[in-house]
Amino acid sequence: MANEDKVLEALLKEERAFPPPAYFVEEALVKDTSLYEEAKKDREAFWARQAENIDWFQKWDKVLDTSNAPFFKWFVNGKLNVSYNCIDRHLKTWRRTKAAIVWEGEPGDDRVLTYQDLYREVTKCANVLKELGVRRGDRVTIYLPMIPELPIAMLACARIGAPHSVVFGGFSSESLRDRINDCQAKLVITADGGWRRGGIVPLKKNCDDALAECPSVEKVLVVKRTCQDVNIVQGRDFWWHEMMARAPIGCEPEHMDAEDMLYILYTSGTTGKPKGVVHTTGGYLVGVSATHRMIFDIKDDDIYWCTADIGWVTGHSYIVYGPLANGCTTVMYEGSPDWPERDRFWAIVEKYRVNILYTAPTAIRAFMKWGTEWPARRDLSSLRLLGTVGEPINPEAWMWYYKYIGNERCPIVDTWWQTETGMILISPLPGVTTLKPGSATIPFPGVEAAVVDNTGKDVPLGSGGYLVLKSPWPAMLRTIYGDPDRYVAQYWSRFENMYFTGDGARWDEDGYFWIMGRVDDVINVSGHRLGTMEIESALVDHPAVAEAAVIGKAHEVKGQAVSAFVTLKEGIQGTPQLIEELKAHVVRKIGALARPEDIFFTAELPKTRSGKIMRRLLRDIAEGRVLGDTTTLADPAVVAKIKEQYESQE
Ligand code: 6R9
Repeated sequence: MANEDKVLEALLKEERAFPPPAYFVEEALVKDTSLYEEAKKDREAFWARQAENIDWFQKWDKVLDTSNAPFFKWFVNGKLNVSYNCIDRHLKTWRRTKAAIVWEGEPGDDRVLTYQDLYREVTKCANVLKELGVRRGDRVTIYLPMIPELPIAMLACARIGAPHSVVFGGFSSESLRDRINDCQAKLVITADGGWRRGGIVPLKKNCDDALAECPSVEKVLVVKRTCQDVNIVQGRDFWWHEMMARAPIGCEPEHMDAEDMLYILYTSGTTGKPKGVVHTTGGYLVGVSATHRMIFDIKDDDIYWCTADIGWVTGHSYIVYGPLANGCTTVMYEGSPDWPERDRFWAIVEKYRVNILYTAPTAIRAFMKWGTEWPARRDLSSLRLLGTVGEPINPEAWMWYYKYIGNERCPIVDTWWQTETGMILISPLPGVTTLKPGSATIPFPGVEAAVVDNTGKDVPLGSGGYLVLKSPWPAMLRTIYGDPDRYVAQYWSRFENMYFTGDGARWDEDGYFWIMGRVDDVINVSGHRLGTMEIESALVDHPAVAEAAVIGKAHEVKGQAVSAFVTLKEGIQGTPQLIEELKAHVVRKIGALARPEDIFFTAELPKTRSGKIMRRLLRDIAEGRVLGDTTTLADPAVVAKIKEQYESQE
């Protein structure tokens, strides 16, 4: 039995079950299964009811338009503004003075913005954007650290109807350049730098390098954060604080159509080129606010903290848009969990009395490795609910989180979703669902997920296959920016009338979903999605490299680590220095998140007769498994030789 299957066997034998604790049910927003039944009876009516929680300038005519599937439309002809929903409507209530964003910088500085403060900052920023020539429909690229100016800039874009494209601060200048060019951004918002483990991430410098090859960009708005000297190009670059000081407060929100684009977010796929996932206004806001409220059981006195970076979809939906639409207090932290010490997260929970904590399995595994003394030092008694996202959580990590962070008192919501889905689709409701460690449990009301075989037929309960979605949901992506054909090919062609997630899954006898990870050429390193082809192209770009194959190799903390098999050009020696040089090259091309953990030089790569590299076999080698089926190989001897060399080097 292959290793993965053994792990799976163990998972499916996982018999521990945790019904919602009585104290939690008593206070829970959702206490029974009636929502599931309501949604099953009439899915569209269920979503329409959720949409009532949003303020519309004009109500929709039709909940769902399927006439041009898979280009679905939600809340047809509805008019609204996301920034209005996240800010203005709360000003009419006592929430005007409630903390909207509680922010902590890595060096220990902090800032609290009430909803009134957020209104002031966002409307001023919207006026700055207009002054810099941004109009409704123009794209704005945002390349900022985790500072309050990041959500302020996003909301300002939403206010004037300019779609934003947030690029994670860990991406290199080349990655930034490609993302700017793909969406033809007119303005870039960046900072001098961001803090990371006491060092400065040189964002402005990266931005300058990128802009040498970005003809669409007219102006750059620069936030001062780290205060080192940076290059300022006269006429192109403008300081945020100078522009904001002059800008008036107050800016009418644009009346946007429900289907107008809210943002583009780039994510890795199966090709070398990241794709721009397009999210729109109405359905997205309905989806993220409903899931945020019910899955995290949001009450008005909660202090909610999602530890993701806003550069990823989790931050978009569950730090910014979902929580603010719900009038919640959302915590933001700029830096690393081990700075200055390994108890930083727990210090933040203690300091702000965080009630709800949403983090990633990779972080939990790192905490496990660091030991229980770090959380034990701090008062975590404010916590009442925990969440995870980004990758499958192994039952040991789940149990550790449950015991040492939640003190066996807090339910854990394991939430499955994707950049493309925009909102959580499979997750427990903490006052209703019995939890099983390692399972994301069941689809959210109004979501139709299934596990199917090769032909698209449901597999029987108790077995595995491909995870699909059988009907549209409001926050779904609408297309790939500039490439509708790729949208259809990537998601709607593998199975008829179903959205293909790219994940493998099983459902157990109770109908619980157990997500097994990607079945395509996407790997998941510390919860970050990377395309193997992207990293291969970066390696092949180096003059010494002839060919490269990249796989995700099982890793204790990261889930998967990047492992590369490289063949060098004739006459070039594979030295340890070259390994370091190639790693640095990948970091330069993509960013530190893609740095290979190990690079192995080989004379040849295993290929099929049609010339396709068989990464599956390389993964068997790297993870020390018996080789899978090798009959389709052009030359089976190649793989045997690589295996022998690899094992002698380990
Ligand atoms: C939100 C986000 C999506 C991929 C997805 C799957 C994996 C996410 C998961 C999970 C098991 C969970 N994934 N959540 N796997 N259990 N709770 O992470 O989006 O970066 O696009 O990644 O992450 O493989 O397909 P994204």
